[in-house]
Amino acid sequence: YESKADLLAMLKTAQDLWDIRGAADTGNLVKNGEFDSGIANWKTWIGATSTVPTTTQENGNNILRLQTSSSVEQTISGLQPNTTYTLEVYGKVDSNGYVSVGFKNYGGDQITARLNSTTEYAKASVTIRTGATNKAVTIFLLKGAGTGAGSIDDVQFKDSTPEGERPEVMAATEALAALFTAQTSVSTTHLTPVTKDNGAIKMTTTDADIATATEKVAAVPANLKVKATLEAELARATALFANLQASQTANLTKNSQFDNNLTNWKTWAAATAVTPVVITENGNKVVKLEGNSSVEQTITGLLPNTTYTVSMYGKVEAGARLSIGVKSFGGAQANAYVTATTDYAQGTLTFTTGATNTSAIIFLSQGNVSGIAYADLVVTK
Ligand SMILES: [Ca+2]
Ligand SMILES: [Ca+2]
Repeated sequence: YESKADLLAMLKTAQDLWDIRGAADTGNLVKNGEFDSGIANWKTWIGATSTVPTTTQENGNNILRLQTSSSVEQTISGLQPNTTYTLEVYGKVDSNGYVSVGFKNYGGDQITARLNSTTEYAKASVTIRTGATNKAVTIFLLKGAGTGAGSIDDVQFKDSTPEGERPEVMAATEALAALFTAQTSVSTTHLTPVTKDNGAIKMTTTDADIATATEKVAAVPANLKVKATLEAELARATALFANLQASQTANLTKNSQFDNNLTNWKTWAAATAVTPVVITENGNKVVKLEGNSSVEQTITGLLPNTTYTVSMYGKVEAGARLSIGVKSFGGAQANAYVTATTDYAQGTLTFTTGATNTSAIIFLSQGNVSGIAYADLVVTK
């Protein structure tokens, strides 16, 4: 080495490689997969004229040697049913021929892959999915007929179930999905609506729902890559929920949850339409808009040249088109449409008051003759 620094750099590289190898061994269910303990843990088989499999040293590393018509196998128990496992083996053969590596006795067809490299060690991998009741598998390494022997090392067998299919991940994903609903946003400076399927927190979300999602995300094993994504979604839900809980603070909309029926709201209905009413749904009052009808409220005390956002939750029936809109604020009237039919979705509209305007009219309207819409929680800030 040129210097101590070079030597230290080389040591650092070696340590990093060793650490990577250590990490690769995590979760390996094979015993003595490196053959460091000779043939221990492996059951051998030989054909009539063959030689018993043995281990040998190669550059200071123990490897397995398999002569023609011989094999080793190991039964691995304690597996989970309906789970994906992958066997990975490194090996090469002396001359033409191959070593078969694979699975049997796991509730499915015997399945193998071939190691047939004659120069470098190459990797073979085989993946299975255990049956509904299977909890064990036998892995085998077999040199069949032909010439030459095989060299084998580093046998790994691990749970390789895709992260998204793991029960903990599925449970966390489901608990998070239950917190969100769709959001459509429109701004008077950008009229093209932006719709996100899970952009808003559900209007009905409770502390218990957040607690459940928190618990499910915490249960996801820390070594899964998807955990960071799930944690970020949980953080987003938690922030949106805090915002929902604080929605009445500084809300400029009066009677924003229709608790006082239509107080503060002015109704309008076309000649043939029904005048909007407040109904109670699961103990919660919401405004019901049928046919061509609307409710509106003048928001006062606004500052000129200032940006405000008005939002509401709504759902529709019979092809209705519910909109939250704003007018008389010193700019062009604008609407955000909500067309959700099951969960209440959120519509938000951002507007900027004109140079001298200090008020705006916000409205909820339903313009389809046969449509029905429901709306609640109108927040102007
Ligand atoms: Ca080895
Ligand atoms: Ca309400």
